[in-house]
Amino acid sequence: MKGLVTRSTGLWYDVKSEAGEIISCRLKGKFRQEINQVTNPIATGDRVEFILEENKKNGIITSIEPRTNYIIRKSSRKEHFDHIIASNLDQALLIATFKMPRTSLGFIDRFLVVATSFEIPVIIVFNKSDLLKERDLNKFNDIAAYYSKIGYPCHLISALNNDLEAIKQLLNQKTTLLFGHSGTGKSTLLNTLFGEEIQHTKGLTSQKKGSHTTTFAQMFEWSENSYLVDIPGIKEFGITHIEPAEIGLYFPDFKPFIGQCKFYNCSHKHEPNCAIQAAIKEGKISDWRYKSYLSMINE
Ligand SMILES: Nc1nc2c(ncn2[C@@H]2O[C@H](COP(=O)(O)OP(=O)(O)OP(=O)(O)O)[C@@H](O)[C@H]2O)c(=O)[nH]1
Ligand SMILES: [Mg+2]
Ligand SMILES: [Zn+2]
Repeated sequence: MKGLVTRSTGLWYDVKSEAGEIISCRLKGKFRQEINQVTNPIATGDRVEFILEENKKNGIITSIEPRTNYIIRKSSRKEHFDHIIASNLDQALLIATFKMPRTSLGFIDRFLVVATSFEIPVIIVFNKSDLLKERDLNKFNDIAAYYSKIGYPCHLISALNNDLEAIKQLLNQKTTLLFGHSGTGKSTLLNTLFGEEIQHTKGLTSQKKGSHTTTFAQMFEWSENSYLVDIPGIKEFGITHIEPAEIGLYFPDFKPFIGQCKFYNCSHKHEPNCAIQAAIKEGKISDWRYKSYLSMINE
């Protein structure tokens, strides 16, 4: 049988069969992996083949279809291992907040690089608009103008408000990842979109604490063929599988200047006649984006 992995808890996977049934499946024995050294050989979003066990209730996953893409990070639990956050995505909503908690631009830029490397479109959704002061609004306008110009549309919302037409418009016929720090409101947004409490969210009193509320990546069918993937909040997003020399290629704002440096292998750090550094001086590339770039290649 064929199915879609809608949830992975480590040992057990929820697999939605073609008949629409959810079957709890396991892996058995040695399982051939597409990527080495991952903590999870099967990820939410994977398309798999499985056989039913004798009890007809559970299944055993026998193979996985090649993924069209995936979001991968360094494992936070196991050194030298990576973790696949989700696979086969059409787009990602990066849920960011100015406060409670603060999402840094560096964190946003890291995610943009990884998603862009797999050609996964990203829409940046700034949540908790109700907490913003005028100063924050001005900051949002500046940041949103810059990101929109380089291909990442931005929205400002409150996930507690039902007024989410602009977001709903984006979801049709797509598999959408909800990505962001813990506490930014991914599950709250999911609940508001569905109009019911399908995921636990953090109680209002414990907003500042760093603990995860959502513990497994899980896929929800919002409407026919439209899925949302809710994940546990990401604290640090360690980039893996991208060489430092490639990072600049995934900065759309660097693109017009790439190939114009004096040295073909310019790292844009300290070389003379660097077109990227010149573009920063002229204000064509923002300082913060360059800072994010340096942090990634230095790591
Ligand atoms: N003020 C305000 N609070 C919000 C908004 N959206 C969500 N919250 C609150 O933020 C807290 C965290 O929300 P969650 O939806 O649990 O956050 P999450 O991103 O799913 O967190 P993890 O599952 O830990 O990754 C909850 O107390 C929500 O009520 C908003 O628009 N404004
Ligand atoms: Mg959550
Ligand atoms: Zn350069």
